[in-house]
Amino acid sequence: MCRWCHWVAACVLVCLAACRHAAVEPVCDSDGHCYRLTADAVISSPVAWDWDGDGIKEIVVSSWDGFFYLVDHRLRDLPGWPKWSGKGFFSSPALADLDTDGTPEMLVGSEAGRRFAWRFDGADVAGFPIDLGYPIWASPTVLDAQRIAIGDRSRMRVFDRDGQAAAGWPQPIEGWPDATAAAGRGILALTTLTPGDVSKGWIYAWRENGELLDGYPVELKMDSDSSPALADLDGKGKLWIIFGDDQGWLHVMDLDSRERAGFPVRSRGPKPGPTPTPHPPGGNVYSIEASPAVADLEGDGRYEIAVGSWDGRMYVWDDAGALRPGWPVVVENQIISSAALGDHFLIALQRA
Ligand SMILES: [Ca+2]
Ligand SMILES: [Ca+2]
Ligand SMILES: [Ca+2]
Ligand SMILES: [Ca+2]
Repeated sequence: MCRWCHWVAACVLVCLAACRHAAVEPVCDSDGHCYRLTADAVISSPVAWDWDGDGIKEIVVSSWDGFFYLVDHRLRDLPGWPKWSGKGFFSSPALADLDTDGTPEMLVGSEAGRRFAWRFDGADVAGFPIDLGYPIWASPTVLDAQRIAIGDRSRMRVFDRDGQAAAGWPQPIEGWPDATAAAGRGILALTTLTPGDVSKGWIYAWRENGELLDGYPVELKMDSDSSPALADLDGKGKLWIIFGDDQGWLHVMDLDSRERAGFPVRSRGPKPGPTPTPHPPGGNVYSIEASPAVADLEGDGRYEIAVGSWDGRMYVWDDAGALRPGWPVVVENQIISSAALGDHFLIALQRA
């Protein structure tokens, strides 16, 4: 390499290192409402925790701009943060106290396929990052004993807290999980899709020791991006796996892969007025890509299932597959995020 070429290369590297930092200052108004511009989309859901013990929570959130942020309540970077990964992050962070010191570490998967685990001081947890070799959109699922479940292109993986494969794992899967695994009562459930081909998806269910349940996987007629919910709908100790698919069906299956009476039920599809553009191309406007939320909304002792669709409607079905009175509600755009159920009914919409 020529002498000046070395100089140019050094300048480029210095510039890359300096320019990389997303040093956009947060803006706060007099009411204390703050926002901060990132250089690319934030798909990730934030998680809050009071790491420094001052009574005010800090916030972790990742972005496609390449950064994983740890900020204070006024959105200011904490020392040693943010973290950088070349292709950024789609995945939402999860918290787990991997070293059992009483303070949770932050877990996230990157677009470049690496599973990170950081301490509050910014140090990597021993054994991390782990290279899964394919983009990670799913969020880590934290199991008992600080084990972490996450799928990659052909395997469902469960790691122990040192980043080593847990006994019985990984297990082979068809497709790739966009969705986050559901875990409860010793069961793990996961939906998968086929990158580049919307015609195939699967639902898997295992015991936490890696044993595949009889009747699983079930091949779906189209992709699924919907992270399953697990619920004991009848209060009799029998778990149901609840998830949507890209054909617009909401499934409720038992642990033998039998659909519950009254299910599956389907979204209504096209409606008058502007129709959201299905994604990916060839996708389906009926798609239920959001994750179902399950709660007894009216306090009558029976669960309802709330989930939105690409058709721009928010649905609430009862535990027998009947729409609840007043539902679905038409909204202005497709719904791909999951409802938060509390005293109020919350969903996030993409800008039209
Ligand atoms: Ca704090
Ligand atoms: Ca810890
Ligand atoms: Ca899809
Ligand atoms: Ca109810």
